[in-house]
Amino acid sequence: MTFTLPELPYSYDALKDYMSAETLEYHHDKHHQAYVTNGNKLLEGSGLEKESLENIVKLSYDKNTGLFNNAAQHYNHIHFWRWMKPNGGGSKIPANLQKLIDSDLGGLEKMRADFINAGITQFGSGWAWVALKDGKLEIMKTPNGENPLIHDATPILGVDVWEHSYYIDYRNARPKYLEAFFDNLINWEYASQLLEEAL
Ligand code: MN3
Repeated sequence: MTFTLPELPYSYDALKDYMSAETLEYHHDKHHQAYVTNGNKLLEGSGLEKESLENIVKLSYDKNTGLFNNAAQHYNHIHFWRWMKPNGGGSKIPANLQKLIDSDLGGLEKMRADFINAGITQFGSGWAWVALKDGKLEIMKTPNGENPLIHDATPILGVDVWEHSYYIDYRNARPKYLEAFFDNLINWEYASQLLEEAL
C-alpha cells in the first residue's frame, strides 16, 4: 500500500472555538503529511509493502522503528481527525458505546476523569485512549506513536497529547485542552462505529 494524507472531514476553522485553524493547518498539513511522506520512504524495501496499515503497524513494532513511528502516527491521525467534529462532546452517546462505558468504565463521569487523567499523566509526547481488549473497554495511555494495536487492543477513541496538538491554542495547559476535547470535540458516533466493527 501507499500511505496518503486524508482530507480533514471538516473545514480548517470548523473547530475554531476549541481548536484553531492554525493548529489544524500545522497538525494536518505539516505533521501528518510528514508521517505520510517519511512512512512511504521507509515502507519501500521493508517487505511490508503489501500489508494493510494495521498490519504494518503491528509487524514493524520493535523491528523497524522508523517505519513503525511513521505508520503508527499515520494510523493514529487518520482516526484522530474523525474522533472530532463541530459541536461534538456532550453526553448523548450511542447505545452500544454507552452500555460498555457503564459496565466497563464506571459510567461517563468516571470515564471522563480517567481519560483526561491518562492524557495528563502521559509524560512527554503520546496518546490517551479508550480501547477494546478481550471484549471490554479500557483506558490506556501510550508514548510517542504507540497505540493499542500493539497491545492486542482496538482503539475506540484517542486523543493526541503531543504539544503540536495544543500548544498554539492552550500553550502548556494540557488539562484544559483535554477537557475541551472531551466536552466539545468528541465525535461519539465515530467511536460507536469503531466499537461496532471491533466487537
Ligand atoms: Mn499529532
